[in-house]
Amino acid sequence: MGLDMIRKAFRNAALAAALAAGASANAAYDVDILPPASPIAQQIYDLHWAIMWVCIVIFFLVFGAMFYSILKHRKSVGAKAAHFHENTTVEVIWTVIPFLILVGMAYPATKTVLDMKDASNPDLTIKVTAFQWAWEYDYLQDGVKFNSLLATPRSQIEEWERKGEQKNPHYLLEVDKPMVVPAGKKVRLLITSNDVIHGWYVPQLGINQYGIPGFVKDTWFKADKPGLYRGQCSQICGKEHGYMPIVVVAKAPEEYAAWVKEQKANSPQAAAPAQVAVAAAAPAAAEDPNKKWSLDELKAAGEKVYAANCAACHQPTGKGMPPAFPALDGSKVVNGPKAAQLALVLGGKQGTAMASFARLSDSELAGVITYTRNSWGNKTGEAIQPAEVKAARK
Ligand code: HEC
Ligand SMILES: [Cu+2]
Repeated sequence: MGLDMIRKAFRNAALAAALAAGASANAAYDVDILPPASPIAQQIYDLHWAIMWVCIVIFFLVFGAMFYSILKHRKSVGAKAAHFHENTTVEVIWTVIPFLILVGMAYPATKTVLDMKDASNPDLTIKVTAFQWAWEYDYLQDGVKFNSLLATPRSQIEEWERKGEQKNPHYLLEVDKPMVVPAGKKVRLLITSNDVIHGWYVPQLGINQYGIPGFVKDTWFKADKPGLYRGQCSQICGKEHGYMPIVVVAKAPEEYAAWVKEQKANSPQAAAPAQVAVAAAAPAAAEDPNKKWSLDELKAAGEKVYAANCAACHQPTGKGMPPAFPALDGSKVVNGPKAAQLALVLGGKQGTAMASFARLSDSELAGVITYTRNSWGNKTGEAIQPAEVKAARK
């Protein structure tokens, strides 16, 4: 046993490491998080690396200083400890520098968090309802609604045929019907749950959002380019928690439109509220904005707008789903002054799922407000004209 043996062992270890490194380079092996595919995911990715570098630099500075001091000032070379108490300069330095570092990290992190929460002005909205154990996707504008379920066959999961059988590469991350979205468009998700807490998690899109029963959380993403992004439920939600994957397919906008058409053709019973709403709004667009509409005209147009934009939350019966979504039937706001109701629907209510509906046209808003004021048990007998809506917009 001697130095020679140790040297040999070291050389063999180094050789093995070099071989392993070579092999992994051939396999294009990277140690990194998944490549980002949305602006938020990009921000998260950049933050990840920026903060990692801060940590690496601090690591080497701190450990460098420590090992330097330990070696340089060890007793065996005759170091003598200095005896001093309290050094204001040193204390100020070691408070101010970490403070600046923390602020420097908190600033971009806060900015990203604020951007993540800004689900305003989406191009389309999809309501996501989690179930034990499936995801339901409800396209509020396009009138498409379906469940998305794990597609990996049970026989493969439980290896019924052969023990240790070869799994397919997307084992447990494949679904029967993916969420399809247009690439490059802002998609807002309204996420809730029907039973326990689930989590809608798609790392490449930068989303990890709880679905909580009785609450609706909103979040958003914009897929940079067409592609397929996988994720899964991120909250332990029961025994089948591992079996609720998520697949998002981003398509070019024309392909998305074709997909919507196809979905509707395949499910005739699915309502087509967007088409109806557009049809209702189309003549209005051509109309004189100062035209006085009759209450019945407004109500008829409003009924369609309501079905397309409000019924998902407030329900076709106007009874809502308290406590998450208040009833409009009998609501004080709906039966109160028109101006306050108009302001609420135009501006939305910050911090709740009640978003701004300013994107609807004047006649659509006039219609839907007149409809809610004169439907179910609400009998105000009052109409609100498109011109009033126009005046209320700032
Ligand atoms: C994504 C779910 C959602 C949609 C869609 C939605 N709302 Fe709401 N709405 C809410 C929630 C949640 C509240 C309660 C806000 C609060 O906490 O005060 C609310 C409150 C209201 C209220 C006040 C009710 C009251 O008594 O306080 C009115 C009026 C209203 N919404 C009208 C509409 C109209 C009109 C539409 C369609 C153009 C619509 N909402 C679409 C979720 C929704
Ligand atoms: Cu779940």
